[in-house]
Amino acid sequence: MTLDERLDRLARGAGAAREIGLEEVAAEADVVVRRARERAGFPGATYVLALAGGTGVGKSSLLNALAGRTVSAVRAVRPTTDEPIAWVAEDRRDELRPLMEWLEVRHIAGHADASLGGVAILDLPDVDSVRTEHRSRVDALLPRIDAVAWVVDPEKYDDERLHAYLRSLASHAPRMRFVLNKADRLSGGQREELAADLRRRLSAAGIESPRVSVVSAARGDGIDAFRAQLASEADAKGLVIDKLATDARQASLALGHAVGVDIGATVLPLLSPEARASATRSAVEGALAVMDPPGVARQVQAAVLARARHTGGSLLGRVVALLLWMTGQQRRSADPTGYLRDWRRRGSLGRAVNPVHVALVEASGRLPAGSRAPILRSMGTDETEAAVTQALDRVARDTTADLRVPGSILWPVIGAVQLVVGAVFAFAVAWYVTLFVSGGAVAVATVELPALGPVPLPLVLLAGSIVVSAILGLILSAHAGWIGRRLGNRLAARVGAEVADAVERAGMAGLDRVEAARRTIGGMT
Ligand SMILES: Nc1nc2c(ncn2[C@@H]2O[C@H](COP(=O)(O)OP(=O)(O)OP(=O)(O)O)[C@@H](O)[C@H]2O)c(=O)[nH]1
Ligand SMILES: [Mg+2]
Repeated sequence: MTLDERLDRLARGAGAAREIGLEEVAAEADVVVRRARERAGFPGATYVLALAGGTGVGKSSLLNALAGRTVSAVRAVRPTTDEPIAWVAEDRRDELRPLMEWLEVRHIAGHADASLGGVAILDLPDVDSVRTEHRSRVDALLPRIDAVAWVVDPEKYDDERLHAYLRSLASHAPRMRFVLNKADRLSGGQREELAADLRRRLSAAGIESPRVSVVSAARGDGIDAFRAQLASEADAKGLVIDKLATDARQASLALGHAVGVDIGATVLPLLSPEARASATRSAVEGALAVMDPPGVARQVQAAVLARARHTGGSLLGRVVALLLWMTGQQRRSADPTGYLRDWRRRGSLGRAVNPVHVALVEASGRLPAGSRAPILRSMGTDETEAAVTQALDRVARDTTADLRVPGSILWPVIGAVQLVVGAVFAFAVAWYVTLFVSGGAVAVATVELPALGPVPLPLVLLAGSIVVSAILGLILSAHAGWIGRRLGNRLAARVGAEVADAVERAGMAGLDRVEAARRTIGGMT
């Protein structure tokens, strides 16, 4: 993959991280992208090597020794070097000027050493003096530098600050060198010993097979060998590209870490499809408990019955209907529209919304602690309740529109039959009254019934009219119940579809954005 492609991917990864609330790590990645594009845009094949280290270790002296003249002042007062000084091949000075301006290096000295044409050497201020601005200056400059020679002396080779730097820069180890200066103060054995100890410590800091030079800037020992090593870096451009690619890679890893994915590996979802489906199911159940389709079905049944009684009711049924209407009972128990409209009174939406919240919180639990809060915020969990509320209002409205309590052509027929039955009943009652008044003087016809034998006709008419009326009442009631249940089922199906849709759209949309961002970041490689 070319550097450009790598940087484009990193920029996309940073955009994805920003969209899910990870502003800080996204901004850091953007800085890397911008810095790398700027660095790669400078012409020429020269890499920048900085001499870095604590005050007084001999960075300036080392540069002077390489130059064979005083390029950077060396004094007894500490710290000495306040501003970075560049030492570049004279014939590349003009070409390097924009790069030096970018590095904010104002002092440039030239040399005619052809073997060091491919490297611009910077003498930096110290990283450990009382002058804190030196440190911040170096901190700001180091990320823009292509390679570093860390200079230590027998006193400071073990400096903790240096090692802290090294640990953070371990990924750049291939572009780091180490110079143990002031070797003139050491015996041959001590040199070996210190150099070996330094190597050991560097390995411990994560720098495999470190390149260590032992020199004396004052006496010139090891300087030619060090110069030869610098000159042997054949591919300056390659070194720069490698450095920038490493920066990009590190920034990708940081993005990956922030969203809990390994770059290049398969990205496992934060919420399994099963857990997601189960959260949606629970949300629907919670919404159904509030919407109460069986309750609505009962209301519909009562309303249908009330209406049916007007046209198809028995005498008794009509009396009951009148009583219910007068006591207001009908308005309470046979008012499906009102019952639907007032769904909010039947409980909070917590039961519908909480399962979604719980699932999202559980999903975010798979993220590193530092990213949880901003990512959860970006998921917009608060929108779920509003979306479910809207969905239920819509369902209530649509269902109300369906609620025209249906009439049936059967009802007038049943009504007519009921009237006839009522008349038969009244006739039978009158007959009995007549019998009673006549004191048994009127002969009564009998009907031969199986198993019962002869039964008086008025009794047959009386009982028959009651039974037929009751059967007709039952048929009406069953019909009304069927209508109520059909509407209740339709309502339940609507609640199921609409709430599941609201949960997917509002509740899970944020999670989907997060998952998409994680896939983008995980695919950066
Ligand atoms: N004995 C000995 N002294 C050295 C050597 N190199 C440098 N010095 C002395 O160490 C002191 C510091 O040298 P500098 O080159 O100014 O050190 P520096 O790392 O540039 O220091 P700052 O600019 O303050 O960060 C000076 O007094 C040098 O003379 C060396 O190889 N041997
Ligand atoms: Mg100096």
